[in-house]
Amino acid sequence: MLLDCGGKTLDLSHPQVMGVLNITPDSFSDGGDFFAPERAVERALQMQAEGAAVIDVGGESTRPGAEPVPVDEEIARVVPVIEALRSRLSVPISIDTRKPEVMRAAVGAGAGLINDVAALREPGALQAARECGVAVCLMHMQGEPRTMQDDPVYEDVVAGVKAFLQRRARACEEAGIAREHILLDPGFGFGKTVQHNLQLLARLDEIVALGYPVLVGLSRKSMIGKLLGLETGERLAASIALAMLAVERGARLVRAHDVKETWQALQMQAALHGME
Ligand code: 8Y4
Repeated sequence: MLLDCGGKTLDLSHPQVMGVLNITPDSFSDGGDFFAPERAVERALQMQAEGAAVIDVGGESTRPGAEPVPVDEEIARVVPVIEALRSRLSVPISIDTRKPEVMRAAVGAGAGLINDVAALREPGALQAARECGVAVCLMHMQGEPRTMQDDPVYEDVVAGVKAFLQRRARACEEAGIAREHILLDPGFGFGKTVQHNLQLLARLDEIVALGYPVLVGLSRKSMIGKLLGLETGERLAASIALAMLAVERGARLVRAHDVKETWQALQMQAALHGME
């Protein structure tokens, strides 16, 4: 199973790691208050060396309660980094954005996968992604980042997420995006309680059954903090456990901050599966 990412290939014949590269003013400073693109490039190269099969570059925080970032600011953050990475990375670059203008600028700079937590629902996003001609990840989110964690309610979270993802995949195909270019993601933590997240993980096979490769993002997420009482920096072991449980249920791509450790865990799992 090979996913074409605008010239570079993502091999999903076995589960892979997507490394997280957040380009926000508080990350990769030059020692003072200035953002240093070279430091972000170094981190991306390190994640590739540690086993990442794709690097997800994001210039807007989608954490609950985060302030929105103006489009020009988001482009100014991500484009120089993507341009610097395009020739230095052998693995594809993913752009984490909801904005059509950012999708176009990032793909123009070298991104080969659009990772959209709004599943191309923003006005113009579907058409922009179609015209970019690259792969897309469609993620489920209930509500808006600012308020999505205020008492989310579902009748059946798994059925709801599944129906949503199927609808969005169909909308993409009707807009001219190739079926082979589509990834799906249940969106752990995006408008979901701990119980919702656990149900989605327990029944991930139902999302996998839609027939598209499935990406999951569980790394360091607040469900771990809530269940174990741990700060973000203390969530590595639980993050790896969740990544492996998701892969056992059919996930093909795992978005992770701690690439080296996650990659090692998935290698062990792949070795075991090779015995079956
Ligand atoms: C600590 C660290 C606590 C990070 C929370 C977080 C996903 C995603 C994000 C995901 C896809 C995050 C951009 C949230 N999560 N994209 N993006 N899937 N496809 N929170 O689950 O990492 S950002």
